[in-house]
Amino acid sequence: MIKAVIFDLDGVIVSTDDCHFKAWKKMADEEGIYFDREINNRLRGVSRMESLEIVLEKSEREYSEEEKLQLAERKNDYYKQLITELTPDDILPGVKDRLEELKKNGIKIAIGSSSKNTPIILKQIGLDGYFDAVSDGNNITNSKPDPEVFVKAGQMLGIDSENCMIVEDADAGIEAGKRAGMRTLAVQNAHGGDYSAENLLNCDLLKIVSEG
Ligand code: B16
Ligand code: MG
Repeated sequence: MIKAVIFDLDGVIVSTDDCHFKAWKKMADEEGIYFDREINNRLRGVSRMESLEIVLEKSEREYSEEEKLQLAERKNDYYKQLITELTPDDILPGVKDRLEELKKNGIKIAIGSSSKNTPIILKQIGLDGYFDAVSDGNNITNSKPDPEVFVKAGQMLGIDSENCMIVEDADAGIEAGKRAGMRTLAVQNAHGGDYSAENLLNCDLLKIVSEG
């Protein structure tokens, strides 16, 4: 029986893909490193430092650990600048309706995101304080596909993993949900979920939850 749904943030609640792309691209261009949308797709659900390692695969020179931290910080400064432009209109279609339906039916809702910028993003899109629990990049040591972020969300809610379902747009997130022992719903580009839907607009989430 599903008693809680834990949502990934980037790509499920709001599309910050383009902001990540622009920020990585600016940093990569400044460093003379090739970067394109295909590489950006590989960064979905992956932590900031692991994303940097993927970006640096195209670099012609080695960077010290100190330099890597500076590059990640520079990218994050550009990213933070871009997400100040997010508004509630950037919440993806269908999301608000699905969340309201779950709330009305007594299902707990939580965030399970790798992003350390989760609090800023939730505030920008007007969902600050809206979820029953928020587990994000600030309270974990291992990022997806490690299950930690979802396990912690379940603990915050006080609900056993077997009674939770996660919603993800990244394969690494689906793997994390499975390793957490939770049910999984794959949306957008994610594969391998127990359930799948193109997006939350065309998904009978309440039906999945009540049957699951
Ligand atoms: P930050 P999610 C992930 O969020 C993004 O998909 C991924 O592209 C990003 O690198 C990661 O957060 C870390 O983000 O640099 O803001 O800490 O999909 O798990 O909500
Ligand atoms: Mg995501």
